Amino acid sequence: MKIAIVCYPTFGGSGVVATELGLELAKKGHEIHFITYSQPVRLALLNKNLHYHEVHVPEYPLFHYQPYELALSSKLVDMVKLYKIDVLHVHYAIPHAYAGYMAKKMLEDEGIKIPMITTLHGTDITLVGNHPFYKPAVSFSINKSDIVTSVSSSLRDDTYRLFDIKKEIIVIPNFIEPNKSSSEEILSCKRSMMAKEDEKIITHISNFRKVKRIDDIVKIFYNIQKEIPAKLMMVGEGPEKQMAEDLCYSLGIYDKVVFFGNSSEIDKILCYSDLFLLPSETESFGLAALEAMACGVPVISSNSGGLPEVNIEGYSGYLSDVGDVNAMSKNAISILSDEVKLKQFKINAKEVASRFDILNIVPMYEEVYQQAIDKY
Ligand code: GMT
Repeated sequence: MKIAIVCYPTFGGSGVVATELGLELAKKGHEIHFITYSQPVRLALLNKNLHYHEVHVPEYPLFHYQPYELALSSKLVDMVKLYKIDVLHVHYAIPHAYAGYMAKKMLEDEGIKIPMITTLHGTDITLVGNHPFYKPAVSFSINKSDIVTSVSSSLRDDTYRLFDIKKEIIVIPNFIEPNKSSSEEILSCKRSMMAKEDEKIITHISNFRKVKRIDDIVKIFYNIQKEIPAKLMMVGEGPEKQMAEDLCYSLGIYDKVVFFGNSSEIDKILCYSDLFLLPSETESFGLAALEAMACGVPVISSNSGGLPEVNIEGYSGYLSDVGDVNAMSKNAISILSDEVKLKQFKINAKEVASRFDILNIVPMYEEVYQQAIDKY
């Protein structure tokens, strides 16, 4: 199949999922065309099955806001015609489903029919999309998609609860490549560079937005390091990063925390981590937690959104109510202070992650593409 994938090209989960999906589909022989405003961060090499088409938005002083949706839908029309694309797959409803639908309509005008799949990722529904300023356009473009998928059952239920959706929403969970880390990477795991032999390593990876409750992470770590020698690895960039640095400083733990910024090598950080923290306000899935588990890192998370579908209570980690820093600290200490338990949780985390093997999930998308194409 010839598939156009529209996504955000950044470090955010939806862009990562879209890119990894495209890479795997290309490996399986499909022709993949990424259409976005810059080359997706996880898309390294292009080849005959992997194409990237940049959406240019020329700056024009008349516009206070440059019209990205218009440029994207025009690019989609051109690329569908040029490469004879069979199906459009847009990740994140805003504004991709809206732009995709416009492209569909423009193509229809020229006698070309193309189906559109929309994958909902989370904040496009729960935080941003639900805002009254966007809601009518988001409802409309979801209802006009040929097939709608969501990354968790929780997100599907939230979508039905928050929007007037008349379509079936198919749940296709996010995925990982279980044995992605090469033996070379495992051998070069730099634990000794980051911490002393007796120190436990705790990691958080995100875009440091309010929804991630970054201050809870610092507070949980503060409680842990009072009981157990430990270091905290903070990976990512975002609006809450400065606040986190300031809080570490005022709590007197700045020397125990490493702020990495964005990283394309999270496997190298996860390979020496003992515990992953994700106390988010809401999380449709929690791809970062799954990536940690795939590297054998147990997870202390909140129990909101789709997290209980990924992190299994008392097995791959523990889940607590949002904001319950004490319970999260207690659970973290209970795993980290018991070597036998820690070892077992690491094994369990890997086992749970293997249930989300890319090889089982990608065929679900292929089936959906075929269904959509057959409809036309
Ligand atoms: O919040 C983020 O981390 C970014 C956001 C995105 O849209 O890229 O992530 C959402 O999609 C991910 C991939 O499906 C999910 O794993 C995240 O849970 C989801 N974020 C939220 O729901 C807050």
